[in-house]
Amino acid sequence: MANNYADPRDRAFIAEDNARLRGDLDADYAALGAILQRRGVNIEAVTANVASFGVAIPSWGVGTGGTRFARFPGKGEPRNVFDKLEDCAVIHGLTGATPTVSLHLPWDHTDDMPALRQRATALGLGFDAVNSNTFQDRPGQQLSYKYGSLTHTDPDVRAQAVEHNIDCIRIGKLLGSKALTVWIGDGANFPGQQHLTRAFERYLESTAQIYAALPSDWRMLIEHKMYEPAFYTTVIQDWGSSLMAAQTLGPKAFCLVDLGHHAPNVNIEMIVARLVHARRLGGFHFNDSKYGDDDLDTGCIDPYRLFLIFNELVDAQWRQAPDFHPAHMLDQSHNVTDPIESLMTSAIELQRAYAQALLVDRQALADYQQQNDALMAAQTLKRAFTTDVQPILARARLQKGAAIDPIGTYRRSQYRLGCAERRPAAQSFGGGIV
Ligand code: LRH
Ligand code: MN
Repeated sequence: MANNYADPRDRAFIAEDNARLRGDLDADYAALGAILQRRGVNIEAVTANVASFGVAIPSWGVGTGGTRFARFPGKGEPRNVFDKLEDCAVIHGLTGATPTVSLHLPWDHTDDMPALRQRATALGLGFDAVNSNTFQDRPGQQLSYKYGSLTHTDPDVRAQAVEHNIDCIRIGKLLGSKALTVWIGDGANFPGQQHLTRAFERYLESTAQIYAALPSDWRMLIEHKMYEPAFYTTVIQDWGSSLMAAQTLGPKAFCLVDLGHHAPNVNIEMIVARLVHARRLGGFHFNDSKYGDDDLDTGCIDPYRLFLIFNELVDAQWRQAPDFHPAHMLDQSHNVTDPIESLMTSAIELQRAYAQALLVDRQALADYQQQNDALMAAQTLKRAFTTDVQPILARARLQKGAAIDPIGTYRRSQYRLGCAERRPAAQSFGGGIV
């Protein structure tokens, strides 16, 4: 590293900061341990669970995001998928919570995928689901997706979109990925523009061809979304359409819940409970939102909603719900923060919600529910949510050789300034999420 920049992944560099912070952490951890012991909770068991929690980083999230109005690139933007992996390794090195990366194709296309896998392995990273993209036309593309892709009325356009998804599976296999996420923007802007049933039937016909190309140990993750880019109907608009499709396609098809893809007051934890019951909860795209698909940092607007989702996940784990293996991924757009800092804090917010959900006294809750003691049932959740689990989160990181204070250590490394020197800024004008 040129000048006096440090490598934030360097264990010795991290240990310097941890040594300074260790004393206070030990005191806070001991105090919390005593509180939890009085509740009959073993703090070490919670910390071990938190330490085993991992979430995938969206490759498209490490660059500065934007909106349709504008994108204001930051310093040292990643120029290609190899730079993105470097940044993902920094996030994992400092949090210990993000061991995998979810790629988006063709945004992350490179001619040498085996080299990319080697680089990831060298950085201590693996690959989670690959995401296909039939919501944009790329240069040289034969047929346009303007009026849809997998549900387009033209069978040649559908075939082109199916081919792309099968190609994503081929690339994913080279990377060691085990899932394909299919989100399509197909829909209509006007009543009457699209036949609602035939469009869904075309979706099932196209995805059946993609499904047939899935290796035996792969999953297809179907991502529903209420609206955007279509503003009247979206073919896979809600969890019901997604579940119907998954159940029609077969046992390797699951439903992916992107938190931002619902109307503001929709009860997402209820949807999660239903998908767990149906044995089709494939995973999440975590983020937060206040109005639309705002793709804000996880837990920054409504941390209680995030807690209630994890309460359903821990409850499913506790009662050993069958076929329960949700994949956790972030899907955010960082328009005004350093993406690395936002992704680190977002991964930690997930660990916080998970730790708090592990503190729920499930037997007491079940008893209050049985007795219809609404107040005490609600209080049982609130007590867990209002427990400051910060010492557990920091201890879990410390146990993994990560940073007690990831943001502090990251900023002290001046990694971003180093990137600004090593990565000459590409001039870009205009909007768009990436
Ligand atoms: C659609 C979505 C989908 C990705 C895209 C980047 O809104 O959530 O998961 O393909 O964002
Ligand atoms: Mn998403």
